Amino acid sequence: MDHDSLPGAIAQARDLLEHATSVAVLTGAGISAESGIPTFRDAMTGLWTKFRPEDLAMPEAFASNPERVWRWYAERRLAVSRALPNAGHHALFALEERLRGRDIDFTLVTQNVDGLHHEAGSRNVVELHGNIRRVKCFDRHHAVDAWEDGDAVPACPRCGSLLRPDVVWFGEMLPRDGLARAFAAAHSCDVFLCVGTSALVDPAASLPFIALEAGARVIEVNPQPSLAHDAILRLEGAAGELLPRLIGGETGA
Ligand code: BV8
Repeated sequence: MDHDSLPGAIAQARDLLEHATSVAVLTGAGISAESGIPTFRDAMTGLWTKFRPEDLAMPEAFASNPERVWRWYAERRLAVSRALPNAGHHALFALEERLRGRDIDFTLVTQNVDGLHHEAGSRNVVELHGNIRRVKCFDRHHAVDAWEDGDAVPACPRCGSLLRPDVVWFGEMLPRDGLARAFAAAHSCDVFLCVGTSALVDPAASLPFIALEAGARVIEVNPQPSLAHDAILRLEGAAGELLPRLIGGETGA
């Protein structure tokens, strides 16, 4: 079979998933691109073009200008609230249901903070970088479910400290339990599906290579593949187009 061609690669990837005994998936911003959410590296549109995401998604940025950071997240939260899961999200839910029916382990690890995997029905989801729809206070991490959205950054009703999005900023530790589940899935899976990530952010970017070293087959779905290793099966294309073909059992070029 000509594995260099996309149909050949899809057929090979489908076969790997068909015979898998444990599957782990890592998604990045690319899987939400077809839901209208700009990827992380493309997010800086409009008035944000003079910033890099790394310059705003960090505690120091919030400490020095909380209003600016709060406003960036308020705009992103509004965009996320209007977005719907796309065919890529739905395909991963279908895969999880199919494997669940065969009592095969499935773990979906996402770097995304948009909550669209939950919206699509996925159940065993690890949100490594938190969720932009949730808000907590800066000092004590008190969860807050209602606040005044205005120019001033709201304060925590319990301790008075400023509110912030419940996401993991650069330089912050990832949720211990989620990270442990992600590493365990990468170590124990025999098929690792990596979708829509530039693999630039650690420790998430290490997961496909942990799986590879543990003997898993790694499949990457990305219009611009980012995982540099010869053993990785690359499906060059958009998640919303390729995942249904990979998981839905559709044939064709
Ligand atoms: C940590 C939440 C321990 C916020 C995010 C120096 C000091 C401190 C830390 C570090 C340091 N040097 C390195 C580090 C570690 C740092 C890091 O990795 N930095 C990078 C920039 C070098 N990591 C951390 O700080 C992490 N914490 O390590 O704690 C520690 C603590 C202190 C000191 C040292 C270590 C915390 C990282 C979490 C950061 N928070 N998000 C928010 O969203 O605002 S990360 C952010 O990037 C998003 O979550 C995003 O998902 C993630 C990764 O980006 P991608 O998802 O890959 O998105 P990207 O736009 O890059 O790429 C999109 C891809 O999709 C592309 O490949 C494209 O081709 C593809 N695509 C496009 N369209 C489609 C598609 N694919 C498929 N279909 C399509 N249609």
